[in-house]
Amino acid sequence: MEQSLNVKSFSRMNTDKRHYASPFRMRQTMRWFGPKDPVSLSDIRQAGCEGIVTALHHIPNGEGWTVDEIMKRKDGIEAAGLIWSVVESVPVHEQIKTQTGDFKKYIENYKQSIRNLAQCDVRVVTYNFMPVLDWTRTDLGYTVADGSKALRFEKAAFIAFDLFMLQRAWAASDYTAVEIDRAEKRFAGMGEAEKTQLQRNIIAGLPGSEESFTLQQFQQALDAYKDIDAAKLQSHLIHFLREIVPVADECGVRMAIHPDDPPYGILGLPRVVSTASDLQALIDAVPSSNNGLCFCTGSFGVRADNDLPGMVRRFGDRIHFIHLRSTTRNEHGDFFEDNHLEGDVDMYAVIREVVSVMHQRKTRIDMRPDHGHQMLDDLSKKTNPGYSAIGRLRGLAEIRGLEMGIERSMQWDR
Ligand code: CS2
Ligand code: MN
Repeated sequence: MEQSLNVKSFSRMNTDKRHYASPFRMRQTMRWFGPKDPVSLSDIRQAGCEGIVTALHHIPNGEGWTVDEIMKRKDGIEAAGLIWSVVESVPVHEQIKTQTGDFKKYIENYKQSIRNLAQCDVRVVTYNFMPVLDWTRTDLGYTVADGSKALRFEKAAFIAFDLFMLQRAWAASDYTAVEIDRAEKRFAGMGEAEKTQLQRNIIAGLPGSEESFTLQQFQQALDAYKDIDAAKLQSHLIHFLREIVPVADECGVRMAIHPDDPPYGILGLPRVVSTASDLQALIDAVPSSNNGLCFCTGSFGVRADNDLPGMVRRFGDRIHFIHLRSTTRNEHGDFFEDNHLEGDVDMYAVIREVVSVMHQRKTRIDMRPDHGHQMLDDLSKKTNPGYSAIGRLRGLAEIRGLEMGIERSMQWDR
C-alpha cells in the first residue's frame, strides 16, 4: 500500500490551487428544449453550466434555419448568462438517408443552416444518421433499487412489439427461438394499457427526435428502407458528408455525429455508426477534422465490444462534443440507464482520456450529462423523459468532481 503513495508528488501540491480550474476542462452544458422546456435556463445556470445545447425544434425537419431564428434563440440564452455552445441536432431529413425525393434540396438547406449558424457564431453541430427512429427505449419510468426512475430498453418487450403489435413481415427471422419464446411470454402477460404505452414509447418520439408515428405510418417509414442495407446507408452518409463537410470547413463549423442508440440493428433497419470501425470508415472517406463525433458513452457503451477509453484516445482529435451517461446491460440484451458513475461504463477511465485529449489539443470540449434519473422533486414533475433537472444535476455534479480529481492528480505527476 505504502509504496503506491507518491509522497514527493503529494508534497508538490500547491495550495494556491484550491480554486484551481484547468484552462482545458470540459465545458459543462445541459440540453434545453427551448422556451417550453419545464427545466429553465436559470435552473441550468444554477446547476453550474456555462453552455446550452439546443435546437430550433419548431422548424420543420428539412427546412433551413434562418439567421433571424438562430439569433432569436441565441439572444434568449445569452440574456440568461449562458452561451449557446452546441446545436443538437440539426436533423437530417429521412429523404437524405434514403436518397429519395427532394434529398438534394434538403442537403442544400442543411448547408445553408450550417452557414447561418456560423454567421451567428454557433460552431458545433450534432446530428445523427439513424433510420426512422432517433433513440429507442421501451420503458420511460423504470424504478431502480433506490426508488428513482430510469429509461430502459427491454429486449423481450421490444421483440413483442415487433412481432405481435407491428407484425413486421420477416421479423421472426431476426430473432432466436429463445428470444421469440421470451417475447411471447412477455406479450401474453401485458395488459392493454401496457401495450398502448409500449407502442407510444417506441414510435411516438422521444425528446430530440423530430418524428412521431402511428403504427401504419411507422410501417411505411420502415418500408422506405427495404432495399437499403448497411453498405448502402453508409454510402448515403458518406455522400452527405462529402457535401456538407466542405461547407463546414469553409465557415469553421465542427460537425459531430451522434452514434446509434441502441448501437445495433433494430426492426430490420441498417446501422452505420455503432462501432470504432464504423467511425473509421467515415473518417477515411472524409478526413477533415470537422467531420467529427459526438462521443456518447451511453450509446457506444451498450456494446461490450466497444472499448470506450480506447475510442476516446483513438478519435480524440475529432471529438467535438461529449455525452456522458452509463448503462447496465444483462445477458438478455436489456439495458437501463444507470447512475453516471456506475454501470458498465468506466467513467473514470473515459474522463482520464478526455482530460488528456484536451491537454494535447489545448482545448476545451463541450460536455453534457446525457439524461438522468427522475429523482426527489423530479418524481412529481412532468419533464421530458431523461431530461429531468435533479437527476441530470446529480450526474453533472459527480462528473464535475471526478474530472477535477483526475485533472489535479495529473498535475502532480507533471
Ligand atoms: C438522445 C438523442 O442519447 C441521446 O443523446 O437524447 O436525442 C440524441 O441527442 C440525438 O440522437 C442526437 O442527434
Ligand atoms: Mn447521447
